Amino acid sequence: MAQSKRYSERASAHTNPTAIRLFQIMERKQTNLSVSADVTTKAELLRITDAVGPYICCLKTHIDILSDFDHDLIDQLTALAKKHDFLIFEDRKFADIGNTVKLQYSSGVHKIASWSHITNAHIVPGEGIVKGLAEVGIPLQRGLLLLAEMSSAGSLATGEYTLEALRIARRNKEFCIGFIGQRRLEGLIPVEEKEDFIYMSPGVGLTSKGDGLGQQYRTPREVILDSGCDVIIVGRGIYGSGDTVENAKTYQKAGWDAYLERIEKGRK
Ligand code: S5P
Repeated sequence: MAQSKRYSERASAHTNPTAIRLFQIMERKQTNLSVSADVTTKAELLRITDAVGPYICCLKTHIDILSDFDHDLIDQLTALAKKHDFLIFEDRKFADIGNTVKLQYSSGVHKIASWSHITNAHIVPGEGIVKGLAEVGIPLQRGLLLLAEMSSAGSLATGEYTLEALRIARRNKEFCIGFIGQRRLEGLIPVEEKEDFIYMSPGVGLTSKGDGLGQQYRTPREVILDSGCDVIIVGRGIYGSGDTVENAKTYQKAGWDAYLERIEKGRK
């Protein structure tokens, strides 16, 4: 099972270039932390990114919440990704028919596919959404995550819906590198030993349990060790209060310690 293997081992066995790069960065920097910088100005986003850059494997953006978006921002984010060695994940949550998402991914103001290594999609429309995004993403060697579950209270992504995300990903392995979810799903449906999906999990906080708007938090240990996910996505737990850099270091250590414990447990 992928869960008991080191990220480096998984990098060597993978076929998607983005998944390989992500695993390599994680091992090289000893981090399974992705910071979600949900701020509304370019200056703030760049400041947070430069500060947390050394401690993350991936920066998660919501590019459409920026009031002063421009392409210089993309140039600067790309430069920071090179400087600090991390990937960029635009959390766009595509949710339309294949033809529409293809245009939303490649065109418009943000031209997401041109700079974002990873993006994600809901499976509400059915498999066509993946086919549409893949037409743009595969030639650019991008990776897609499917939303299999959500962290928020009352989420409708449960049961059969969640399993369908796994089935769709298995049929589109060249592009679907994994999931946004709360736990590993491979135990629920038999998959082949060589299939390896990356699980990125949001709703992570060490002190808070929720935000009053439905968000629910678990600790890095619960996410990585108990639920078998690979990457912790942390937003307000890092930039919300206190020292951003110290918070990032704390989450990096908590996530990495849980991963080492998981590998150790897998050996026994
Ligand atoms: O189920 C989900 C999926 C996502 S991608 N729950 C989430 O919270 N997210 C995103 O993770 C959400 O859009 C936000 O950008 C981030 C969580 O932020 P935090 O401040 O609550 O840590």
